[in-house]
Amino acid sequence: MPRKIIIDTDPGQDDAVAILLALASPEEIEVLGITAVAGNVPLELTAKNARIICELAGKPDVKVYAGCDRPMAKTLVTAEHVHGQTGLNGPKLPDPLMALQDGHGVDFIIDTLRAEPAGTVTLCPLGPLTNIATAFERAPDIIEKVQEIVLMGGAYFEVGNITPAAEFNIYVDPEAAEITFRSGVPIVVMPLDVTHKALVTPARNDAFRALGTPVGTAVAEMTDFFERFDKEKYGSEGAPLHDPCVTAYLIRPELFTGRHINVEIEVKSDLTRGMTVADWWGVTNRAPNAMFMGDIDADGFFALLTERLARL
Ligand SMILES: [Ca+2]
Repeated sequence: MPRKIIIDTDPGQDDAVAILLALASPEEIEVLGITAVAGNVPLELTAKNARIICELAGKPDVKVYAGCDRPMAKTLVTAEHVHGQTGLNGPKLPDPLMALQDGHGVDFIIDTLRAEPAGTVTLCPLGPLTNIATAFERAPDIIEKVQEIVLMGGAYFEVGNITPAAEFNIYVDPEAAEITFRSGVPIVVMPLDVTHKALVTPARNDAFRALGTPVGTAVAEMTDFFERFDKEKYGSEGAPLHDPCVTAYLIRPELFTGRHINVEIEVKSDLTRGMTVADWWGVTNRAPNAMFMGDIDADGFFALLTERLARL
């Protein structure tokens, strides 16, 4: 039985690859819907980009909803400096023909969790946690129905990428992250500690390009664009594919290793706002609330990605 998921996303080139991987893997993953959130770029663009990617995958029937257009408490911070003005800079992709679904993404999350049997729907947030936390606040009855949350966000050893202390997704909406991490739902976290090891080297990008399909070409062109930023900033070999770690985990969890630990979100400090305070070394008595990943079999991850993208 494939695992039923809702992808909550702010595409983003790496979100795009995460969505493609999910849509290419129907044996393991059933995408109930995609909810867009403001993050890398504003909501209007993330809601459009999600549909562009569904059409690129040849799946125009996927339900895409627009969710929250701003964080719960803060002013929106975006990341065009990384992803470009559209969020999907790199390939030339046509505007989507498929329509956005009527209704709000948060309502879709609530209605879906109420309609499906308890413990059968996994939430996969790939951006700021605004939609998830808003749904939990508005409809607390759905919290215990969530099977698991598998998310990209945070960092411990790599610390921050948008500030010295904070990773982008958590930084953009720390209040939402705090609600999510305190919800009691089982959480799997793909922090920068993992995603910075999922680097698209030239050989790995050549493998995408060599697929010779519209999807392979688009993914290669997306990472060509996206890698400039990280190469310059970190001196790394290529772009980190952050968000696909989430969907890869649903297919091949054994690619990842980590620790079940306590993770708290800093919401008060101006200096470290949005920091994921991860008790990796077990120095507190705070109860574990998250499986915080620390390592990835990167070769296995890219082999899986290339194999699956070839199906689209
Ligand atoms: Ca994202």
